[in-house]
Amino acid sequence: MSNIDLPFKRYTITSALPYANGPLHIGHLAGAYVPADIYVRFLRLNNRDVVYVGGSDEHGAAITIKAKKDGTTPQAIIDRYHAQIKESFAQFGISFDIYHRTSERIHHELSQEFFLNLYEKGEFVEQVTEQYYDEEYHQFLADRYITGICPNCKNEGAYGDQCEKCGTSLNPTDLINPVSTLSRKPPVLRETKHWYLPLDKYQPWLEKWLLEGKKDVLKPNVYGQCRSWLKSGLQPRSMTRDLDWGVDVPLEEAKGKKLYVWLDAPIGYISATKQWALDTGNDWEKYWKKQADPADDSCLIHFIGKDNIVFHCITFPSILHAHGEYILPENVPANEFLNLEGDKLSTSRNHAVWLHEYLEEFPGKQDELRYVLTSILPETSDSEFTWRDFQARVNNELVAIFGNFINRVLVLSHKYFEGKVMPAGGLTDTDRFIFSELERYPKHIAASITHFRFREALAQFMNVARLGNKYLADAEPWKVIKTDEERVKTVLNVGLQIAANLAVLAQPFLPFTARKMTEMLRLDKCDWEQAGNSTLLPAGHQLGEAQLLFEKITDDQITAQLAKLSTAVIDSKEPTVELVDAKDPIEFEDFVKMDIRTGEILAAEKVAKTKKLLKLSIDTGIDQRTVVSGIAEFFAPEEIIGKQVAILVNLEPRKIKGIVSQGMILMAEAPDGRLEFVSPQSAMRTGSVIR
Ligand code: B3M
Ligand code: ZN
Repeated sequence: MSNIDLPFKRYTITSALPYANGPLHIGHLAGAYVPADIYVRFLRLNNRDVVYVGGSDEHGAAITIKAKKDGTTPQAIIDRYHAQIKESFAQFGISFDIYHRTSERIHHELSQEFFLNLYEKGEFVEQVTEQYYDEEYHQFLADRYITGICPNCKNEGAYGDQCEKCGTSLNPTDLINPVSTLSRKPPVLRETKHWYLPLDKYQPWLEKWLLEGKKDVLKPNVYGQCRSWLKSGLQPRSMTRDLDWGVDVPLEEAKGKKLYVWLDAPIGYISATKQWALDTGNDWEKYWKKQADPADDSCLIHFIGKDNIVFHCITFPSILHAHGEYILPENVPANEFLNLEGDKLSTSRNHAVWLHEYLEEFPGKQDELRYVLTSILPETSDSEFTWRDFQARVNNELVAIFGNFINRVLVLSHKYFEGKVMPAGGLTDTDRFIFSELERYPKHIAASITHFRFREALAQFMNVARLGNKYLADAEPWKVIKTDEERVKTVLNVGLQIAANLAVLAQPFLPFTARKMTEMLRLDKCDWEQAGNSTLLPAGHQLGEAQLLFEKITDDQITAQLAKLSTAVIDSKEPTVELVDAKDPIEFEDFVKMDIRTGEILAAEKVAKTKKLLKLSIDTGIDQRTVVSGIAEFFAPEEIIGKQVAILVNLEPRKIKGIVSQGMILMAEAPDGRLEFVSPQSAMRTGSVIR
């Protein structure tokens, strides 16, 4: 344990609180949760006192805008997504000690306590200023209620509080050509009073604490962002908002105003810890407050994505510092962004791999996704998830190397020695080399983890599996058994020691697999301390049944995922295109002249020398007829056979490309030109009248 770089007695680990306004996707996992979970599991394996807290961020415009969009209440939105998010984290083994929510009373009270503490110290600058106001919606426009051009990078979709492209934190009045996201109109200015956190006043302190004190600690991407903000000079930032959803500002004269979501959200880490302590009989202050002897202070680490750096490195530490009783973050290992199939992950465009869908489509394969995401974590720059790469990593690494090795060593042990560990006899140089490697790797993996280099840690872990796989392939016990059983005993002993080490080392990365392995090997001591030991499984030890750890991902599974992504992107493009205007009114008598029925497509083929036309044979219930339809760009002939459609049967026959077309199929046309059949929600008898 002495060679492990964990100098603190106690650890307070947080992962960003996701907004409860939508489901989780792989970008969330890769940003702030998988890395934190690996770190936390590693700490626990090393018997450190650790609390790992998370929860849903249930305030701010992210929630109210979603509620408005869905025509429901903020409460309904947060209840729905909090439950779903919590479940997804549990399913993926993100091992929070508590997954809390900021709508809880304990959180509101603690946030108000923080505000009042700073207020009573006279920290806030009170200012009446002109703020943007939407006259149509009778609302002040802060944060995500207002967009415009970023003054820094000229990104057109910057929000009133932040440009997500360059990360700069903004005030609405900084935006160029601001527009209300409610009415889509330019806002007007109105006077209102707010309470500002004087970040400019804290600037010298921040420079010392952060730029000088954390130069060698922070990741370069984090340090660089902080330095550039401090260089451009910090401005006071309003900690209150004119909104009707959030934590009430605890001042009589601020009735109706709420705390800024980025004031209350990070306090959510503390209120979550408080709740956890209440539930488990712990003392929350040990994890958050400065101790009498600074050597007893907890080590606070925030795992986040890069768009949250400013709030965790500048705003929240300033609040903690101004309060005075709290510890400050030791490190903020922020990740960059994960892209998907060559494009940004996007909730609004539905360009994402949603965790709840993955769980349904790849049941029991949580570790596979954890593995692939860890292999490609955007630790130093943006990275990319592709389904082909997912398949390749699972099949070529987890199945072919790791799983194959574990399976072989267990199956052979059962086959030759009834599942018993045999003593290792005369060791060869290779055997000794293996043991020295087993001793060496855990230290390297530990060093990588403690330095937040999780990709590197996982790569080294896989090297141990490679070592095992190669050892067995070279030793060929299935051949040697015919001539030298003693040697096979040793080979399998060595192989099993590698497997046992892998079971210990896998725990931070692949918790479900590690659990299976410890069962298979009947390994009961799994602390990190055990890693490196080449007698983890003593001679005579009885092994459990061999079970397969991983199975191959098929081409069909990948094709299905890719198809799903491309339709999702088309679907989501619709709202951006203008809809056509309404036509002139018609008489009811004109409408009833149309004889529209349900029909069934019996056959379909392309019309020669055309791009757009399909020749369809349709059963209309009254007859069978031919219709020429301009849908060839959207449907392959074979995929529409058997489909129920709506057909206008009394349209004057027309000759198209030499074919007499008797009727017309009704299609819904999306603003981007894409077509879809119009048909009853459930199958109807062919020939049913539509009116
Ligand atoms: N709710 C997540 C985001 O910016 C935000 C994090 C809060 S952490 C205290 O997507
Ligand atoms: Zn920008």
